Amino acid sequence: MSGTQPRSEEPGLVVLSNRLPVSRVGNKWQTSAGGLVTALLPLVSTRPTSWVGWDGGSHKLPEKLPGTDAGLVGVGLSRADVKAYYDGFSNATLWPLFHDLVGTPEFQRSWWEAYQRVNRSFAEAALKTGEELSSPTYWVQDYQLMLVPQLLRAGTDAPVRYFLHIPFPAPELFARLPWRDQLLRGLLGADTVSFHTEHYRRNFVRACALLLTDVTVRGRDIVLEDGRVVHTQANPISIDTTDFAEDARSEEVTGRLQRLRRQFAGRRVLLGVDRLDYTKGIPERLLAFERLLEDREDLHGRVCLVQIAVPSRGDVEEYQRLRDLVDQLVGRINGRFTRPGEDVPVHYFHRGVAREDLLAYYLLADLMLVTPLKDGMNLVAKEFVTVQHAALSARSATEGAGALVLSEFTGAADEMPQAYLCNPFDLDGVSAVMATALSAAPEERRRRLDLLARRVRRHDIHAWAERELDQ
Ligand code: ADQ
Repeated sequence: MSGTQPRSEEPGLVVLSNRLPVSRVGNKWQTSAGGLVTALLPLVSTRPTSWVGWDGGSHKLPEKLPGTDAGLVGVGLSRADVKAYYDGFSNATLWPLFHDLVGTPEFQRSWWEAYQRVNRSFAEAALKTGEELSSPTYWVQDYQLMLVPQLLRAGTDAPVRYFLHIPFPAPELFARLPWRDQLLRGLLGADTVSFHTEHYRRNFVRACALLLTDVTVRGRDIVLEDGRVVHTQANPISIDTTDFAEDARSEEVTGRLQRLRRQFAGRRVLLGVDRLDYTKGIPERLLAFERLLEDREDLHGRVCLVQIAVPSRGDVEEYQRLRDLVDQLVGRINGRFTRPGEDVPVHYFHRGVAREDLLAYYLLADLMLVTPLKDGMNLVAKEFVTVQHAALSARSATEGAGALVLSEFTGAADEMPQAYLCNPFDLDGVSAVMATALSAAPEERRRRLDLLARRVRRHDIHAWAERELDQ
């Protein structure tokens, strides 16, 4: 382990997340792009900060988060622990259970034992680094570390905050977990437990009331037997809107957009951007697009779907099956609907793309399809409206704007009622929403986009972080 800063009198911050936000590119370490890092950068310059996370198997971590003063504290995990704690309990038990069983959770005692062991290692590392800071706050992130708040509480009186990045399921589903009480008690070690939406927050409070006999619910607070009060709140995560808007107007992005416009000339573009995860509803989206082509011969050769899917969790079996299914569906649709000498209807990239390309695709798209079967929030929806809105003033009024087709089962849907909302399980419904959004008048699409982008800007990533850490 390495890396705390010398003690200063400013109140400190200890962030805990499964992975440290650094990656090695060639022989240099880089800060990984991501909401949490972006949110923290302004704080890091005012508060001594330490970030605790899995070192990803690298033993030569830099002492500091590149370009900042934040210390990095790596937690080493054995290969067996990665399999059982990360691939197993986190991604094959909790992930499907918390996403309304759109995948089937597996319950294995050995995974649970690894989860407890690894959570203990994180808590120990955090307490140790916290001792070197003056009045630290501990800020625990996400479902891989649900036992950590209680473990910290046993070792310190300092404030502990917790944020869950995925949904909290209905108590009736959560109750299936053999270790449900332990997880609830783990979270109740925090002073504040935060969720993306009011709905998830209520699910958590209801689960506590239903499953724990020694707690009392008082409004948004949960009062424990010893009188300690745990506050709960809904605080939707967001993006750095200023950053996205500026980049959207950059020369680099404009150049790439022009190239894409030439390549896709004469066709309207429907876009999907996701991690390749079964919660994101990619097969269902492809089927809805196939339905659209079946029903609307007039659209043949005039619309196409660009699906960009970043490889994810390739070691978990369910993800390998999903990859095969998507390959097969793309092949089938292209086989059915490609016309001689013409371009294919589905352009599928099984890889991540550079940020400049991502932004150029957001700008190119007529429809952004964000249609997960279940998603805690979904930042792609917020990125798309922000980037499209930044370009709006440069477009003529008749050009309209890109439209967002958004699943009702995302946290984002709560904040984005002006999107074209859909039920991703209803293929006819999604196909009809695609057709409606495609034919909407330019001024209607601009009106909706304007309202959506303004709302995202009002509650950006900085507002989120401030609320999370507000004492
Ligand atoms: P994720 O499930 O990873 O996050 P999401 O919120 O959509 O989902 O964030 C994905 C990020 O990766 C976005 O910033 C997007 O731009 C980027 N990305 C996706 N596909 C990409 C591609 N092909 N190439 C390049 N970049 C790509 C979890 C929860 C979400 C919650 C977030 C934050 O599952 O519900 O919104 O955490 O709390």
